[in-house]
Amino acid sequence: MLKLHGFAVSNYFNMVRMALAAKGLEYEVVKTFPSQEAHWLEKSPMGKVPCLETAQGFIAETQAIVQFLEDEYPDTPILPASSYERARARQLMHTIELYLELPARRLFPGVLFGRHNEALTIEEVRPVLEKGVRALNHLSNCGPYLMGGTPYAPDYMALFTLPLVQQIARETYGWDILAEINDSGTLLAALNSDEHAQRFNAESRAEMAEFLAGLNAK
Ligand SMILES: N[C@@H](CCC(=O)N[C@@H](CS)C(=O)NCC(=O)O)C(=O)O
Repeated sequence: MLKLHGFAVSNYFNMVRMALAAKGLEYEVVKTFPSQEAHWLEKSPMGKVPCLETAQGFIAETQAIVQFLEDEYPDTPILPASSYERARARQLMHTIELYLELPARRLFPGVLFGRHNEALTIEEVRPVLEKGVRALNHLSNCGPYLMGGTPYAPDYMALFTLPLVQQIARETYGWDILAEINDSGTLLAALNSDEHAQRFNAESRAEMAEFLAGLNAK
């Protein structure tokens, strides 16, 4: 059986769980925190989670995992059918990860972990987020999902990333970034109506205190 290593607070872990749920796949969760210890780097060479354990070996990086699931279990697709639309789906995922999630992540320490964000970091991140919003608006077609009437993998990324980016932008800049993302309310409402999304969000909230306590203990 597939095993998914990660923890419930991780937005990337939850994206993969949505993909597994959409495909109706059974899997076991192995609760794992990121680590630079040798035994974990053997499995996930950057030390990150999620990491999928398959019969053939381990796969890290969410987008690689999504592609593996799509190739290996093509029934109930999580990417669109045509090559062009599949490429657009990947473009959407890269846009959300590289130009919204990762810049926002630079501000996690000050906003989420009770530490301090440097003024230069705060100054550098905003223009990247602004370009990310512009790119996402260019690519998306919320009807109600990013690519129309069917949810695909980029939606799972948006589901767990946009609220996080919203919190970072609001607390750092007093900026309601979701107000500038076309139809984001419709998109998130449609995605959150899914029972799996509700469960994974509830589990994330329930484990947040334990996660933060672990961080502060370091
Ligand atoms: N690009 C990676 C990002 C995954 C990621 O950043 N995971 C976080 C947890 S949400 C992590 O492992 N952080 C630890 C680290 O960055 O060393 C992916 O797509 O899976």
